[in-house]
Amino acid sequence: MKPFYRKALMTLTAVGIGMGAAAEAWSAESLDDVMKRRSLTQKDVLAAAKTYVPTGKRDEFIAFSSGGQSGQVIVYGIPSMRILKYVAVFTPEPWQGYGYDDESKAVLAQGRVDGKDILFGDTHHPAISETNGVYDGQYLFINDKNNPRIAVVDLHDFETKQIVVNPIMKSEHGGAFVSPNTDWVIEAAQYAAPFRGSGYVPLSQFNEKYRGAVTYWKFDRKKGRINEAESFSIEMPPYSQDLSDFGKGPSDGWSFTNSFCSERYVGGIERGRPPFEAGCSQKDTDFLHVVNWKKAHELVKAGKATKINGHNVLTMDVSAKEGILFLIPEPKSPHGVDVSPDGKFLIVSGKLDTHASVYSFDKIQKLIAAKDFAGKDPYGLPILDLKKSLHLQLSVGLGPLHTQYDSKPCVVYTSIYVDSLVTKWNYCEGKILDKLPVHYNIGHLMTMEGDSVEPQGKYLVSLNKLAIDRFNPVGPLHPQNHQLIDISGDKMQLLYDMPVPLGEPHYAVAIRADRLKPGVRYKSGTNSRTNARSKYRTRPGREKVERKDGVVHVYGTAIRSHLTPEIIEVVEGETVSVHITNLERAEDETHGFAISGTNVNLSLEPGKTASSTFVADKAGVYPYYCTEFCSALHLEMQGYLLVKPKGYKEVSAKFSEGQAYTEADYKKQVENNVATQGVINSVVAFITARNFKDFPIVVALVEDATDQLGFAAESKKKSEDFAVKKDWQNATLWGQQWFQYQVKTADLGLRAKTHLEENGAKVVEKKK
Ligand code: K7E
Ligand code: CUA
Repeated sequence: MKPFYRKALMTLTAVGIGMGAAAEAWSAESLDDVMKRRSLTQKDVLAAAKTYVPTGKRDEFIAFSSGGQSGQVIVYGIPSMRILKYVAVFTPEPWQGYGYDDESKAVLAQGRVDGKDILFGDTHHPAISETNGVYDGQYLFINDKNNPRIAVVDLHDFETKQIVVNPIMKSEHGGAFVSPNTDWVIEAAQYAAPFRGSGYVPLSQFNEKYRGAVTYWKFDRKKGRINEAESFSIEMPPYSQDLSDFGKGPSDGWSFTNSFCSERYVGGIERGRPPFEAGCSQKDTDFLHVVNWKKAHELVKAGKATKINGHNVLTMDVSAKEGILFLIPEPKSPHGVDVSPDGKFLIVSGKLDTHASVYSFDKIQKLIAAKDFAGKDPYGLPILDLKKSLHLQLSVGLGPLHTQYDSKPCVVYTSIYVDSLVTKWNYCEGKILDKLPVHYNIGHLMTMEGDSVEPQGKYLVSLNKLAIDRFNPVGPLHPQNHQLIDISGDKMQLLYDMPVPLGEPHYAVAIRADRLKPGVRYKSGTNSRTNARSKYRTRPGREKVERKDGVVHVYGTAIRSHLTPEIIEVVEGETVSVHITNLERAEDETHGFAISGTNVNLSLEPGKTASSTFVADKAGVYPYYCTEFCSALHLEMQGYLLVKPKGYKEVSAKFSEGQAYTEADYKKQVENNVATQGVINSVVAFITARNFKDFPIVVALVEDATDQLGFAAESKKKSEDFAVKKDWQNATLWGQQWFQYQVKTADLGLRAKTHLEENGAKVVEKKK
């Protein structure tokens, strides 16, 4: 017996003997001792107690943060601030196989811009799907500012399923935000440009030919995909549209989009002209765009749209004539626009103005109904009077950006960029309630479910632009700093600094963890990117190699602890398509598959089928293996891709082994296996004597153990068949394989037993 197994079995039999002696040792030092030793104040310890999530316990909220220039989404728990996952969205991410397997390459290919692969994204604003304005935890949307795209992530498995490219814009910023039932996802342009496909248009024609736009993507809830054909856009003046939000409650059917640089300045510092930053901030106000999108949708259905690149666009002429688009001045260079949970107000802040402006939706509606307009813009769009639209304005600090809502009525938090503050204030009465310094230069901020109709209060995260001196130095490129703030009391309390070692996270959203219901395995043979059964699904025992239409298809499987096939033979120059199905049903039993000298790299979660297609262009020997330490014999999860030169003649087909087993070896192996079975039986007896069916984790473990035991039986049969033929070599090898499945069974049984012991399982009376 190899020492490892002897040890495993010893552990196995020793389980149940207490760990009492070690258990008390941790408390040798008192809390006071530790505080003294680490120079912690009462306040520090209180903050720690508010964020600490003990081992094995879970967080109350789950945050989804944009990963900025990394093109991903970061998932972390609140209050612990423990990072749980990076979701690959616009950027290849090898450890997830994203951009390496054929299935995810097809998703990235949807994001091609004008036929070009774009393997980078600048993610800004994630949005969680809502039902009646409440987060439902089913989907996540995120935008790419650089190449105007929106991605759909399915929160059933946290994988990116779809990328859509905006058919008319060149960049965007006002996405993604969802309507109260997530039947629409909004995306607003950023830098005005001639619509896609217009080719070269000189900047001298900026006012006439450059345009902004707002796109309303139709989301098909049943399919979980954006329906591009039913989506539409509204042409906008070249005002640099910015953030957007959907109305809700009384304002449902309307949407709001900020803009900056409504001066329509085009730059030209190298020609001696003042720079953008001067030219774009000449006026005291820019324009808030107020859109009746439900009416716009009706107009599209009535055929009032113009087709641009096959996409329905309502031109500004139509919008002006039909009364679906209105402008309201907003203080200089605004950034955020955030609709209140009751849908009655929207709060806008100007970066170059100290005020937050609270607009009243009711007042806006009355002005529109009375056609009480203050004037028209150069494109014939009606302008409403600022003062008449306002509920109130309040000076909240220098450089206010974004606002988030508390669970307490009328209470909001605004990020103050220049002053590096969070200002807590009352927007109904216009009163400052508290100010808290943050480190440093806060951009967005986020309260729990703060942009839904049911904000949860409790915590706020400050997404800071600069970390400067907050962490151990790691060179000139610093991590980002997310700061956790307790907002449950009257005064805000800073709890924790979390470094984010990735791109700049612009916005984040957080959902109550109990609203998320992700799966732990796929139905066997699933293409996770389409959620359908893969046509390459392979069942155990059906592994094969098939040449079809000039491609060598390898239908393989992975399960602890072998890859099948273990030898793949092809001829130099052949195109090879490897399809591996992970046969596991057990939670967290992911296998990987990588071939030396290639970019073949698959991540195979339980039940998944993934493929990789490549050209075997050079004769040689290429080992492949499983890249996840999945089991004791993980290193033995290996194989060889043999690429033979064209016209190669076989020398010998015989394999040579180093060990020759005898009958005595076989008998010893069987004896060992029988003893092991005895141990397994005792564990099984322990489990089945208890109410294990009340523990879903144990039920899953037992299911997996039963599978492994089934494999053990198959190997036992093979071993015995060889023994009958007196082939002691193969009989002993299969005997070892039988033992390996027993070890896996025992390992699972033990985990189940421990879980039952730790969670107070009861002995059940056997029915007689
Ligand atoms: Cu950085 Cu919303 Cu893109 Cu503000 S955004 S800070
Ligand atoms: Cu499978 Cu390592």
